[in-house]
Amino acid sequence: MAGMDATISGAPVMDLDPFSEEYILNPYPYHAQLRDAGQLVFLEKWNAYATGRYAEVRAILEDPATFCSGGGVGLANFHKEKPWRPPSMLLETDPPEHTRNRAVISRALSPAALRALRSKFEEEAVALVGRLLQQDSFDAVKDLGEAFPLKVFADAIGIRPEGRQNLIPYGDMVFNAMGPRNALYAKAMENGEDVANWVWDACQRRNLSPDGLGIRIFDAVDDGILTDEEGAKVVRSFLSAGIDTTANSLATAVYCFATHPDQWQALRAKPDLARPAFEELLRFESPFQTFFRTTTREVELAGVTIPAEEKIMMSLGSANRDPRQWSDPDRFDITRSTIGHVGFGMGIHGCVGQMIARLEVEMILRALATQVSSIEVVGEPRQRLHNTLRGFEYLPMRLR
Ligand code: 4MI
Repeated sequence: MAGMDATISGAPVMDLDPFSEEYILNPYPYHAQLRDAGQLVFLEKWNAYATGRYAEVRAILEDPATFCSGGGVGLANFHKEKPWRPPSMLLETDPPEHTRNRAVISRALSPAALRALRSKFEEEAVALVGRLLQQDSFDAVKDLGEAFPLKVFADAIGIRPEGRQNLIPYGDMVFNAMGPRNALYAKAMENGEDVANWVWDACQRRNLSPDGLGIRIFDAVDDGILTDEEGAKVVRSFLSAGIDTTANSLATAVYCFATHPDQWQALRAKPDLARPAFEELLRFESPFQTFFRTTTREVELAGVTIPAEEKIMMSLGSANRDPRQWSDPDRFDITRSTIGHVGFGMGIHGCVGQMIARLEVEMILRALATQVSSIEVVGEPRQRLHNTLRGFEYLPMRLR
């Protein structure tokens, strides 16, 4: 590791590249290098600080005044570089704007609103698993991971059916854009303008169904809290965050159960493990791998003095397997305690849609546990090469 003895403001300098193909395909040995190099390191290739340690990730997530989101949560610093799209009103803002917007979206996602979705999600999950059981084999990425949220989540928000497929490339744009402007970014942006235009149009009040969650955001417009354009932008957050993340989680879930037969048997024996199993999946194969923050001032962290306006990468995937926090972290165990995992983030920006995500994955895992005896991988899976998300591009499977 060239340059490991040099330091930048006291942080070891590493030539590790979290956006290289080798790292993306198998991040785990690199996570160990990142954690073992120190509490905080400097990534020379990207001019950014980084941590893969659980304690430091938590410390950063829990101090949003020092480690802000308004500078963007990817590698780019929005205070210096123009963002690829108008920034999110939730993800890429700080208090007090963030607090106001988060209250609006939280209201739409009330426990009562979520309870109303449960039976619909259950019905669709049972039907989908039933259809997949009829097929000799299927692609768990398209036919399960993408198909389910494109149906139930988009229905729940109240998005019209025509053109929903655009939400898949849109997710690819949103999450690849959190990395560097590399080939993965360029590829994701190929049809970017058409896709982003479709999404923006789908977010407008006139295009939202009167009984979905999306239209509830416009209650805040009627109350004079948001403008019409801001309302559409908050709805855009649902569509940015809610499809691709869950899609990767679902495909990864079936892969993990196919490759860990003991865990699959445990789930079959006790379908109530569906919810804890999802938490363990989030810990074990965090679908959302990395987040950045920007320092608002000079700050000391882990003995390192970081100047203002610096980017810091938090490897959530690494924190979720930090042996300083977890015992036997590389073991997939759906009965372990996963309390404190950072797969949904933590603190004021912790995933606001996590209860919907849980509902979706729970319903699929329950349907599998009760209708299926065996899950097999029946061909060569292809992993997804992606700047931020961990998952598959193609995953041929068979259910019996
Ligand atoms: C980390 S998932 C995510 C959350 C929010 C947004 C996008 C992605 C957004 O656009 O607000």
